[in-house]
Amino acid sequence: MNAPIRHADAFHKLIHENHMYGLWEIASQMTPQPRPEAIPHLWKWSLLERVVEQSCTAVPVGDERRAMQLFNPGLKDQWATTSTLIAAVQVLMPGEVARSHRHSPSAIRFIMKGNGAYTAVEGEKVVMREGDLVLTPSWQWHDHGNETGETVVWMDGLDVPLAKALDCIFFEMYRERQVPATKPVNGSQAMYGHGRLSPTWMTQVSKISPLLLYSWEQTTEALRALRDRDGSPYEGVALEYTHPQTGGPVLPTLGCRVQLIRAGERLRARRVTGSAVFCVAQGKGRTVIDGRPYDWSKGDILALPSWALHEHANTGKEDAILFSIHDRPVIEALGFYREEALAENGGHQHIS
Ligand code: GTQ
Ligand code: FE2
Repeated sequence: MNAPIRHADAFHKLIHENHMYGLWEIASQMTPQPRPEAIPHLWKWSLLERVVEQSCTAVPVGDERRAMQLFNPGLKDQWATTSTLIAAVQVLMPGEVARSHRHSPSAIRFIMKGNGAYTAVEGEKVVMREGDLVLTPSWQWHDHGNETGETVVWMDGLDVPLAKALDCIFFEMYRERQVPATKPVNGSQAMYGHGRLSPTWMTQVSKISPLLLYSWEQTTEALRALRDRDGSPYEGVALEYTHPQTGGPVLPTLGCRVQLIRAGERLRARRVTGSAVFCVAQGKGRTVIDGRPYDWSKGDILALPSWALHEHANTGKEDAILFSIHDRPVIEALGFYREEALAENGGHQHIS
């Protein structure tokens, strides 16, 4: 009678000791739907502002940048804001230079405060103004400098956790502080910043956008032009920043979006595969995620894990604008994209 059970125990001992598990032991990990360890989290600007201010006197810009990395509370001690993305708040004071380096993770900057500092990418100064999006693609040398009289603050977005999961992280410091400036200032914008008009003699096309600067001026102009369209019932007037030659995402692993949620607008709830990090560029609103409200205003940063049910609403008097980074380019390339709208209750969640 006992023999088969004893036999089974001995069998499990044998496989566990030798780094094996039966599928019947771990089948619960094949979940009916995603169960991210990352949780939704909101970093308020009131907090970030204090952190930014104290960082100026507490830490210098040494070899590393003065960039406070936003760690997801659900991903204990991991360098990750969501499972694939890291966001950070970086501060550069007048006269400072952050040493040139390059890494395989791709990065973007969304300028939160201050004008006139620059990121130099492969010897091209890209001048930053509030609301601009600046790219520093994979393995391109970059340093940051601030020759203005005001402190600048921006949100960094990188695909570090994804690169780490794939064991593809490489990093290198440049031998000097800065790569010599060999190219015209904002040269990529001069060449590629003309919307659907692409120079025909620039025949090399890469998965990385050759346009390194997406100006706030052009972004708000586009949003203004589309303000009276229906937009998406889930995202409002949402625009993807695109590669000027292919129309694809700005980077192979990381996409950027901006969305206008009009005064009085209440969007519907939906879940999508893939994660995102939002940065509030303008206005006030509330995002309900899995039944919990997150009230945001300018400068707040919000992490949205994969498959979390979420809906945005404008709760202020002016139009609200959200900037976001997302991993949809990866999700789509791998055939993992899914979305599901909330059907009940007019597409709105009950707040728990
Ligand atoms: O400014 O190049 O937040 O390399 C993390 C890694 C910023 C940067 C971060 C980086 C940078
Ligand atoms: Fe970097």
